[in-house]
Amino acid sequence: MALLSFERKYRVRGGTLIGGDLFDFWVGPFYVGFFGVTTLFFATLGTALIFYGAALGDTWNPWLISIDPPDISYGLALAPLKEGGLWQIITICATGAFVSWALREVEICRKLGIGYHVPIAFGVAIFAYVTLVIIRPFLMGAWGHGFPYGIMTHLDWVSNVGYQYGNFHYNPAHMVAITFFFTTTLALALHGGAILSATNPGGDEEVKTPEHENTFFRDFMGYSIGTLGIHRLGLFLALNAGFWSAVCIVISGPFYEGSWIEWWNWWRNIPIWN
Ligand code: 07D
Ligand code: 07D
Ligand code: U10
Repeated sequence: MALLSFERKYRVRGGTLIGGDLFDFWVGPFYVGFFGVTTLFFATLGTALIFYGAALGDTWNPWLISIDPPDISYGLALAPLKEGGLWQIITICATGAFVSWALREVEICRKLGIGYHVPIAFGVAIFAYVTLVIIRPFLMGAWGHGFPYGIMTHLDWVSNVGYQYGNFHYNPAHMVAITFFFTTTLALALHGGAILSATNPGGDEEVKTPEHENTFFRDFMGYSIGTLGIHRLGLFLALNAGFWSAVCIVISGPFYEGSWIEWWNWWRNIPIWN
């Protein structure tokens, strides 16, 4: 079925989580829904506040604009607008927009009668962001531990926090997260390559079947995970990359304050090789 005729068939009312029929319509290619409206509200307000914060600052250079969190001395209190209060409201807007976006995905899944895999996956990214700007600062007792909203300044934050704990490369959960990120790209490269090689072989070759894909991997490394399996594995790898990222940052500060380099001393002291 062509895309447009399929859309006509599925573009019917129902499946909304909230608001009934109220926002159950499309604008051009976009489904709106209650959560489309809340996304637009939070995103517009948050973006306007970023522009307001930029106007208060001393540069319009996009790389240098920065909306900074409050000073640590404000603890978990609300700060004045110009001293981090903007960052606090923008954080609420960003979280509101991301969660609305995920719920809008859920409504679209319900309309189509498909699983919730995509919104769950986005939920893991939201979880990593919320860990950085809400959960960890809350556990450490000050919103000032969140990262600043600026292209270069957020890199400064990552670098500073990375060396504040010795060297983040030695953080064991950071190692697990990085390994999942690397494995995700390896899996996508193998999968993208396998599909293209079979379905778009070039020249006058006929399009091949999943049996060809299976056989390639069996001949090559003795095992094929299968056509459904590779997608399950891809989702598993990618979600773990985000999840272990959240773990690696939330343990740094709230649960371990020292240097990650020294944390490994227990390993050197194991009797077998000590
Ligand atoms: C390709 C999908 C499209 C999304 C894009 C990003 C904005 C920001 C706002 C100036 C893969 C749109 C950008 C809306 C403009 C203002 C106020 C997704 C794709 C194109 N980072 N980070 C980038 C964000 C964190 C880190 C680039 C966001 C953590 C490092 C972009 C968040 C840590 C590097 C960006 C966030 C961290 C970057 C490219 C939120 C650990 C780079 C992103 C909300 C995760 C790279 C100059 C990209 C770079 C980069 C956005 C959080 C580390 C500006 C929105 C605090 C080390 N980050 N980041 O392609 O070039 O993502 O930086 O959590 O080297 Mg970052
Ligand atoms: C947080 C993004 C969420 C985004 C959302 C959506 C919009 C809309 C609109 C485009 C999590 C935003 C959408 C705004 C845009 C339109 C239309 C994703 C998030 C919800 N590190 N490190 C990580 C590596 C070092 C340090 C994670 C590698 C150094 C710190 C990952 C290396 C030191 C932190 C990772 C390396 C250091 C991290 C990031 C190599 C610095 C974190 C991925 C090869 C000196 C962060 C939760 C992530 C983290 C993190 C990788 C090196 C410090 C595993 C490969 C040694 C302080 N590092 N790192 O989390 O865990 O994505 O955050 O050297 O806080 Mg690291
Ligand atoms: C995959 C796949 C697969 C495919 C695929 C894909 C994964 C099986 C079959 C998909 C993959 C690709 C296409 C590859 C490229 C993708 C990436 C690299 C990922 C990154 C993507 C991007 C960078 C693009 C991001 C772009 C986005 C998100 C679009 C931006 C959209 C908007 C800003 C509009 C959002 C819409 C909303 C919020 C709802 C609808 C609203 C409107 C249309 C506006 C009108 C609003 C109203 C009428 C409501 C009124 C609003 C009110 C009252 C609020 C007002 C508030 C105020 C404050 C004023 O596996 O194979 O192929 O293709």
